[in-house]
Amino acid sequence: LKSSHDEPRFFPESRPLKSHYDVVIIGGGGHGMACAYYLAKEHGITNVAVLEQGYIGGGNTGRNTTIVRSNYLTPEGVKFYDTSLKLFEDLSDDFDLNIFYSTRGHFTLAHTDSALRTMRWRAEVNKHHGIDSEVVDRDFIAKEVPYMDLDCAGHSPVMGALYHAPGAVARHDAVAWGYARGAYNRGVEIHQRTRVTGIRTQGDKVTGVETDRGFVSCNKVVSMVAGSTPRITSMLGLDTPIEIFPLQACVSEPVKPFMDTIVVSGSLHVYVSQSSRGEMVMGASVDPSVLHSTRSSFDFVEGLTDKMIDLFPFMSRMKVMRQWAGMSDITPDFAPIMGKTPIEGFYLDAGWGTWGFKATPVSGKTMAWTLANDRNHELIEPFRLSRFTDFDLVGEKGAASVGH
Ligand code: PYC
Repeated sequence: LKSSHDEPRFFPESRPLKSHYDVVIIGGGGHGMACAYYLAKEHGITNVAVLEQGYIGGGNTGRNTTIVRSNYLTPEGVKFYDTSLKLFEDLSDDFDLNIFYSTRGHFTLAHTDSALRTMRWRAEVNKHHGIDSEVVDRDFIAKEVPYMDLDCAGHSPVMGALYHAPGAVARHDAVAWGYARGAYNRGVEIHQRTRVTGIRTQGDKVTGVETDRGFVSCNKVVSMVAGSTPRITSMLGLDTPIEIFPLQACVSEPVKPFMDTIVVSGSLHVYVSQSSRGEMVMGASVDPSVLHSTRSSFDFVEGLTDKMIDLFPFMSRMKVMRQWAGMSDITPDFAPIMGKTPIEGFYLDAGWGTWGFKATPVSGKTMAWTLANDRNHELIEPFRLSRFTDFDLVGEKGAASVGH
């Protein structure tokens, strides 16, 4: 391995595609890059091409609000996301690149009795699995988030919250580029601006992928493309229950650091944290209808700021600086779809809806293991595609940050 001083600052010009790879990864976001990294690092599999239609981390990896937490509702979810959180904590050292991982403490506010009941349910499941997570009262919240109006302008006073001390944020592009650099330095090829246009099969087995730069044969293909999942699975006639909804977010102008916690309101459907640059990073639930688009709207900012100002009245004087949207691949049970599929050699890492960034390390690691062993890793077995036909769902809606 080279030392970090020898690393190229940018990847070299794209080279021609080889005629054959052991593994083709479709999608050069965080998940695809993490999978390439762990394939090379932990399994010695380096004859790998990552094919990305745009640029590294330019899809949902670069469009989310970077929250990392493991206070889920189901034991399967808690174990999976907590493995991810622990991997995140060591990533800067692992990469020799600062990913600005910042542990903040994560509040999910409850404004109603029923919300408080769900928070208690989550806290009990979390504690049972060793996760630092508890229901806290108004006094605790007032002490930790003193600039918030707990009466919420009189509309829907905060009654309590689920507090998850390990909740964190990180720099999303550093995560994607850290994995990309680590994979590249171990021999993985990364082809940006390379669009997959078809997947070839013989019988029920994958034989290669068609791209806008020609055909490459391969033994295994894994789709890690978030909002583009239906476009890829339709190439194989593979049905999934995924539907695509836009998820919008925005940032304010930068201000002095004042907010060192993450605040989510599942009832008002908003979340906010302050980035290391001082911007308030804010989001809401997904848009109300299915749409394959990354267009952002004024409606979103209007609805979001209305709620945000109830909680943080001083924000009425802050300017919104940028807004954007991503495409969320939502499943009926709000859990991902991971692992082997009925098509031999074709693997899925999808259904990341609005919760994919926090899963980047564990998805990469468990998908790499699954590809290397041709068997679902035990942490992802509950998320297999066949759960929808086996009626064995992993209901995570109550933990999906805001109501979607
Ligand atoms: O799952 O923590 C989360 C989240 C934050 C914003 C959207 N989803």
